[in-house]
Order: sequence, then C-alpha cells, then structure tokens
Amino acid sequence: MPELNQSSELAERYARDGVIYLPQAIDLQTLKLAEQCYDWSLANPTPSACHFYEAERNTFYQDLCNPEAAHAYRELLENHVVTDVIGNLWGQDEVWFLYEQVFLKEGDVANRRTPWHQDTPYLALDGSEIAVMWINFEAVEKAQSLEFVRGSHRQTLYDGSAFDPTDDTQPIYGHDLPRLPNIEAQRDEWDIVSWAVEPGDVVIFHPSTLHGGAPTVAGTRRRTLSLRFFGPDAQYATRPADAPAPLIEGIHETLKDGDPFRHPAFPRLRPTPAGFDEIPAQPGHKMRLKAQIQGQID
Ligand SMILES: O=C(O)CCC(=O)C(=O)O
Repeated sequence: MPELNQSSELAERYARDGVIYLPQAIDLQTLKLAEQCYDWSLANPTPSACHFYEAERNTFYQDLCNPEAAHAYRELLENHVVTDVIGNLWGQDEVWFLYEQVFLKEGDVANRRTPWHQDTPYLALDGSEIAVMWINFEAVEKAQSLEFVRGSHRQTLYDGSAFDPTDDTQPIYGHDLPRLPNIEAQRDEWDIVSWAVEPGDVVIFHPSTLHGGAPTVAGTRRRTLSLRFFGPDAQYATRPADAPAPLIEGIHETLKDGDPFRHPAFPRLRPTPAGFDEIPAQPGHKMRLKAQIQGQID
C-alpha cells in the first residue's frame, strides 16, 4: 500500500501516463480473497465467457461482467485495500464498482498476444476517474506482461479491436472512430512500458490507455483478474453504436450522453459501501460480448 505522501505523486503520474505499477499494493489476505473471486468467476461463467481464438491449441479464456459478481466479490470489494488505492489516485472519497473481467492464458505452446486496444471504445463511459486494476496470481515476466502506450489515454480514441485472428486492428464499429494503428509492426514509434509483476503487485490503468498483452511462453499459466472502478466524474458516453460493455440490460435506454454514470447495477464502495442490496437481478447477457464485437448474432 503506498504511503500517503506518495499518493499525490502517484495521482499525478496516473493522470499523466494513464498507467502505474504498484509493487506489493495488495496484502496476502486480500490477494487470497481476489483469488477466490477469480475462481468463482471461472466456476460461474456467463454467456460471454469465451476463448477468443478457438482455432488455437492453447487456452486464451476470458469472461466479464457477471450479474452476480458484485455479491460474490463483496468481501473483496468492501475490504478497502483495493478501493483506497483507487480513491487516492483520484483524490476522491467516492469509488464505485463497475465490473470484473477474468483472463486465463495457458498451454503447452506459446500463447498469442492480447491485441493492442483501448477499453473505452467498448465501454459506455468517459471520465478521468475510471480505472482498471490488473491483478495476477502468478509471477509474470516483463516479456509476457501487459504493455501500455504511455500517455495514450489523452490522445486519439480508436475503434476497438474485434479480436479477429487474422488482423488485430479489425474494427468493431468500422465508422466514426479511426482504425487502430498496427502498433506491433512499429513498436519503436510508440512509448511502450511494461513491468514484471509478482503476486501482490498491481498495475492500474485508465481504460483509454492503449494496451496489449505480450505473448505468454509454452508451459506457463497466467491467471489475471481485472477489476474496474469509476468515480464521481464518470459520465455515460455514446459510441458509434451501442457499446458492448458494461453488459447491463437496458443501460443504453436508461442513460443518455453526458449523464452522470450512476445505475443501481453498480454499488458504491467508498467512503462506505452502499447499494449492494439494491442491485437489480439481471438476466444473463442478452448478447454475448464476442458476438457484439465481431458483429455476429448467435
Ligand atoms: O491480461 C490481458 O492479456 C488483457 C487485459 C486487458 O486487456 C484488460 O484488462 O483490459
């Protein structure tokens, strides 16, 4: 946990770079809770759970935004270790939980990259007070870690990546946002940063920061929990079409562009937890994430 006198320096760095690495930000007990949450997500898949690259022999699994997650994750979310770090980054007392995402990369052959992308094109919200906390349960070497283009959250918002196996820049909307550049083909032209992480370390990034997961090598396992939060300045934002996330039934009909991003599906965590008992029961995802980003209705 960073010292208080480090907080404003970290907040400045987060605002400037859109990403920070915090060694040993999470104590062992909190890490164990996070791991239980991760295991719960694997045991309780949503209809959006998928292997992005089905033709590949190894596992690249993800799932997100389980309508029951806030309840299942409640002990972790209420224990303050995680949310104090986030609140201090924004200098804000109030922090809300947006949703969780889990990733599993493993196999006996090398695993491909997570394509370079920003999360915001997939998300119906904007604001400086949005953060993703990237938590791993195994040590991850720098060469296999998540990579970021420093400061890119303050620059162009690109179309999303459709996670198309033949072209990482294949867009999800195809209009109104510029297509992603091929960052991997011109790495020297981008200010790319990444860190080796140990269990207990976290990387926190603004979802508009360009990021992509380096390939993992054969025989390794990477279990990653990515927790998403927002603060008071978050606003509902329209995208070229209804944004796929968060996968909350009726959200696009409830909020309009520029509205404060508040909805009973998202409980407040700080300064005191509120709203957990009012979270509406949600049906499973009406339209799966992959179908939405690859434009195929299944
Ligand atoms: O862990 C990864 O490879 C991808 C993480 C990511 O893109 C995210 O958390 O938004």
